[in-house]
Amino acid sequence: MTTTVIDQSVIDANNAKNQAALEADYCALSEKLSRNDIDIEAITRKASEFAVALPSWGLGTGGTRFARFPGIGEPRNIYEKIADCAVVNQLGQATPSVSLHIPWDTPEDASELLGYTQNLGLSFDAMNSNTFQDQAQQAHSYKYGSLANSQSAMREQAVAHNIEVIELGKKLGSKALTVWVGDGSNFPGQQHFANAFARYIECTKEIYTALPDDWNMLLEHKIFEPAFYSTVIQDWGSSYLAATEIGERCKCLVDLGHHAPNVNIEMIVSRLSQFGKLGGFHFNDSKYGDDDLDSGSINPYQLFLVFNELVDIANTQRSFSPFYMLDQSHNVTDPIESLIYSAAEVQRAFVKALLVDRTALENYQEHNDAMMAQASLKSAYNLDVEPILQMARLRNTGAIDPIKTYRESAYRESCAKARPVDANRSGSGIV
Ligand code: RM4
Ligand code: MN
Ligand code: MN
Repeated sequence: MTTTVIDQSVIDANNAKNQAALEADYCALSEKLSRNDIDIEAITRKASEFAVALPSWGLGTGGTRFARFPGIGEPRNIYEKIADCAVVNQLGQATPSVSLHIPWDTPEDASELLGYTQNLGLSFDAMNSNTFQDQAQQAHSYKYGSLANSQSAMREQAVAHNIEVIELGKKLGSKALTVWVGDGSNFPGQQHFANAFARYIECTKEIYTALPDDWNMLLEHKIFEPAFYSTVIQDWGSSYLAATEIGERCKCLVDLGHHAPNVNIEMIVSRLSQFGKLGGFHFNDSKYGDDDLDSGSINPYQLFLVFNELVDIANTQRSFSPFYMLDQSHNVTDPIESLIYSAAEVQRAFVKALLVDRTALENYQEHNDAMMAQASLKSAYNLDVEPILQMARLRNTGAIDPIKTYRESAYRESCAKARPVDANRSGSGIV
């Protein structure tokens, strides 16, 4: 029996107010889709099954690059973060798992944390290691890098940390390790490109040997920051080369905010999957760089085009199942609201991509009909699929209008009382 955090009666009461309108909208959409031979029920079923993992680091108020402005009732430990994740999932019904960041979320007792999490109906997704920051009591500094550091002591420490994260993940039922490193350089000449890349590959190979047979290792690239001249795993090319060297279960993770401006991300998705190396996603949105804004808040069409590729690949590669995770961090919104919103936007992009008429598109491509090819994508994108998302939530005991329901539940206000502000907490940015 799953324990719920929000009283179900609050959800039911809000749903009762919205249900008649939803049914009318759903019926109208069903009729519209059936004119194109699309069965709305099949789409709603797929929408219900859609899942994207929550980032444990997305529950607190994130920092800007310069400062942190804490919100009320923020989670103070991993248990409170998990409780907040349960709220996101209870209302939105699209986020049944949590991706942990270690050592930020290291539990004292893994089995106790697992029990607590499962009791709330959640599980653990990919584990994230952190060698981009120094931790208290750490023997060696990562100031000049971790897995690609020129000094072996730092590399060994970083490898050992990743292996510890795998060991913890095994106890929590995770099936993947995500490795993102900040290694790189700030000045031309500071680092030998090839040697640094070779050291990275050697170390990740060592980590890979500790990976259980049913796990994946996900390499996450990022073009810049914290290194501003060169980054060791700066793009999908380096990520692909490293993943190919390391082994079959080592794949590439695409964070939507980690690319050069104007890069065609949906094409990267296609390239990596064509060669079996697309392992997962960090969904978020951005205007400039690694902004970590809510998914779909800046460029929802790009998100749709990414899912257009994913749906296309899933139609041909039966075993294709990348890890889907959100990666965002906020300063001006309630993180619970933003995560509910982002998950729904990702789900929306998926649903719209399911509605693309692929036979027609293929035909337009075949006959070089650029106008109709792009119009066929646009016509799926322009459909308002909100009734499908709402119905999927309603049928899964979630909220038709999750953000309004969340506000009505006064969860944040109750957290403000239960989680008093720590007078010594830091006001600096997390970077
Ligand atoms: C990085 C990257 C990683 C995330 C950290 C917090 O920029 O996106 O995925 O773990 O931020
Ligand atoms: Mn990321
Ligand atoms: Mn990032």
